Amino acid sequence: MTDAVTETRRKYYDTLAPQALAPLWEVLKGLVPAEPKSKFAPHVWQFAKAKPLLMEAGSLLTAEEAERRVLVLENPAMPGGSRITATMYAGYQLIMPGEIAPAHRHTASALRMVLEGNGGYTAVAGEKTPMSRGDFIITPSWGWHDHGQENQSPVIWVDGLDLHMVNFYEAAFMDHMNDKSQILTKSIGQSVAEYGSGLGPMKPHSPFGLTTPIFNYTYDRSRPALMQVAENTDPDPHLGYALRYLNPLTGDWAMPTIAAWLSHLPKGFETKAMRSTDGRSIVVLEGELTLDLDGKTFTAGESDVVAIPSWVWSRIRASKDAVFFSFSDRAAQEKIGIYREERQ
Ligand code: 1HN
Repeated sequence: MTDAVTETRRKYYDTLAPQALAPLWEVLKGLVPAEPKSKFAPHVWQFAKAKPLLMEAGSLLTAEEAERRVLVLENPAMPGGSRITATMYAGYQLIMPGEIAPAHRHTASALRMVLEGNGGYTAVAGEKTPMSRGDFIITPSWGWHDHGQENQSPVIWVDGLDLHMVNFYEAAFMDHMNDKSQILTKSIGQSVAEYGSGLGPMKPHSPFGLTTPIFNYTYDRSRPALMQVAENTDPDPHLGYALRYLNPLTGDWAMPTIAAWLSHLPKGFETKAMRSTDGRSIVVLEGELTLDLDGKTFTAGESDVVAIPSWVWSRIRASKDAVFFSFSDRAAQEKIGIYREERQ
């Protein structure tokens, strides 16, 4: 292009800007890339490094002061972004003995993967549920929730929220209760009895809209299910053994925006390479994983968290018999018809 042409165009562009107009041809390639290239980095957060810092926060401020005492898992490619992957927020949360994280509700949906339960609880929409290691607990969009610990040991879990999706749509609301704890109107385990026993109400409906009516998928039910499947079937070459958490009323993912599943790889098993458009986070519950993420090697042990951004090639090997929890924005991507994966 000659200088004269460049200059003519530049002058033309200058006339567009005051009218809030811009030439698409200058930005088209960046707006519509040939394939995803994540701005986020694959990364492992080691629980052994995070836990002492989390406990230090425990003596610096109360859960009530903090509202939620959490160390955010910040993707190192975007410090200050409060993101583990493009659309997801994640963090390690701590409740000390006797504390209450006060009741509130928000548009964003949240999940918890419990690391150290020890008698802590979460209350959701009038029902309390105890927290134990490996439990997958959901607080649905706009559901009241508070957390607490009546016993003598700290409670720690991993939070995952779809709040960046909600904020992208500029659709976020939040509300606080006057009381610290919500009034309980249901018995412990009532929602599992009503919806999670292969039975359901005569008129199927979820009190939580698009979200599953079961809000605690306890490890004492999910682990044996996964292990029994593993004993009697061949592993999927790309997934190993995996079961996903379902909404029993629809057969869809348990949450409308966040996909969640539980995997088992026997010691020595290595998955074949695959990549997918969802931003995925893994919480290791048992054993140890060696991950090859776009050619780089990472190791993740118990309670460590792994970020696998969109379209990163991954191969996962169990260096010890492993059980791990995954969550991603796949459920949302499927709903808008854009989810893709590729398997080698
Ligand atoms: C939240 O409500 C919790 O309820 C945890 O435990 C983390 C991060 C951002 C916004 C709301 C919780 C959160 C959060």
